[in-house]
Amino acid sequence: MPDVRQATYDLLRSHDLTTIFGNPGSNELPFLAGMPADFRYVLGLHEGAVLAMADGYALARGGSALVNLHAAAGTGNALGPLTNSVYSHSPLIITAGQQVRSTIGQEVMLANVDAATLPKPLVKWSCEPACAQDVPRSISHAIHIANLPAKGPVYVSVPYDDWGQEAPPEARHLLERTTGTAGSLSAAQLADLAGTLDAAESPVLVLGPEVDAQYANDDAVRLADRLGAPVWIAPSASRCPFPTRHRSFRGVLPAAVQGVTNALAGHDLILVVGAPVFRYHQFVPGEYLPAGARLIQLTGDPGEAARAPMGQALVGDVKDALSRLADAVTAGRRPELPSLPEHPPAPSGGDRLHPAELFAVLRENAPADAVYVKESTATAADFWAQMDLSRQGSYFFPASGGLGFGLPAAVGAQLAHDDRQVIGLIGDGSANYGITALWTAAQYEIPVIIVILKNGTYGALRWFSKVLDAGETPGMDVPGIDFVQIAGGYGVAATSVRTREEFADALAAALRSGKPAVIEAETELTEP
Ligand code: TPP
Repeated sequence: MPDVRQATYDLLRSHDLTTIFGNPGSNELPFLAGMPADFRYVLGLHEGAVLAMADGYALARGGSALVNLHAAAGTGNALGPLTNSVYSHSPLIITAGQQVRSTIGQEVMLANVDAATLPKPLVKWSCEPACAQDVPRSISHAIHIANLPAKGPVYVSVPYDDWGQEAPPEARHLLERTTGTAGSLSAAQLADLAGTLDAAESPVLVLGPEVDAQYANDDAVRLADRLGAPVWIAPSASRCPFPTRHRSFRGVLPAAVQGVTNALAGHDLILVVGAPVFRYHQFVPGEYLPAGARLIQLTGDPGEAARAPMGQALVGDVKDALSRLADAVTAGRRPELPSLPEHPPAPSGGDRLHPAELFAVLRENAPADAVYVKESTATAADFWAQMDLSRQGSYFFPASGGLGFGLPAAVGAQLAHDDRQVIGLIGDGSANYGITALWTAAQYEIPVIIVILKNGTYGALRWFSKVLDAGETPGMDVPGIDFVQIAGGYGVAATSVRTREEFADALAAALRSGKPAVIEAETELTEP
């Protein structure tokens, strides 16, 4: 009869969860001691980096990732980055080691008191199995619920004396279980929606991260083409659901009530697909909708549908909806939109690179299918104006706005991608929250390229202090950080650049090297 540990490893293997992102402690050792040879353990030096690496891996591979944390302290360190996994709908299976069952109540060292409550309300589901025999079923439960819509992270705490106990014979059934969803638009709903789109004078599409997560970008293009409609990315974009050089592409909507309304003025029908309505950031009160406009939202997340302050919502599979809608609407009712103008010229920085120049160099020199993980917050406008993103899964940004995602997520995404170069675009403020992931990149020879945009300040906060009329506040600048030395200390080759030519050379060298690389780029301060 297999023990609980073996039954669990068999279960994890059956779900293709054979990579464990972790940082171990005493409570986890009995589980890890039995790790089979076909599993790999990816060590991160801080649990924030561990979680964000796993998130990047999950996002890039379009599936789950397994995380193993140390009791309450390790869980606590991971909670910041976990906020991003919630809003990126990452089905992370987070396990944490617990003290011996019979001693938890005494609050012995490293007991995770009330473990299942600790990661709430961030996780979608959380438990500590009632007994050792229920550990495999609980982990199966976690995997299935994480992957059912709306996807999200889950947490299971396991007392370490459970692993050696005998597993119940029924655990074998878990290996064959599958769960799925059958929810899609009914024929009547489809006809109604297609009719509404056909009848609209001036429809507009607003696409969100779920479109890219479902690999439905091509379906969105087909719908936009047939409608002859412009396309915006929903505010606070964490993924890129539409090719940025397509004639319909209009950019990312601003993350403010009145800003969205101004951008969408003149449209009578706003179809939002795969996004919350809306994820605003700066509070600029105003009208929620342009005059005369009707909003319809398609989402796979009942929570997103329910909490929207306006519009009608339909909950179901967005890829299926986009694909069937593209077939159902009448093509050619509106004139073809004109092609987009050329990229704006990138202003030349003085003795520092302008971020627009840096992005132009990437557009011209990086592989066309490169994956960008971005956590440089003051450079959004230049990024979207300069880049040419045309493939699925080309862009990831922290979905909750919590810094500490970008650098480790880039490492995790590269681990998932043998086939695509991953490039992290990380601010000099942001880099510090997950910097230890450089060590993992070096040790596991993960050939990610990390570009650190060093403007010496928390740029986005400088801009926000103007929005809030907050004047000069403390804690805004981050001078005196030498990322070349830091990267070298973690074993990653690094170089510092100030000009367009130097950056192009450093990028070419990093691409050629096939090794992890850091490029510290001295950049000008810009506004998002
Ligand atoms: N702490 C966390 C965990 N998340 C946050 N979003 C913040 C603090 C607040 N914050 C938002 S943007 C920002 C900070 C500190 C500045 C980031 O600076 P940097 O990475 O240098 O990028 P820049 O804005 O200069 O492009």
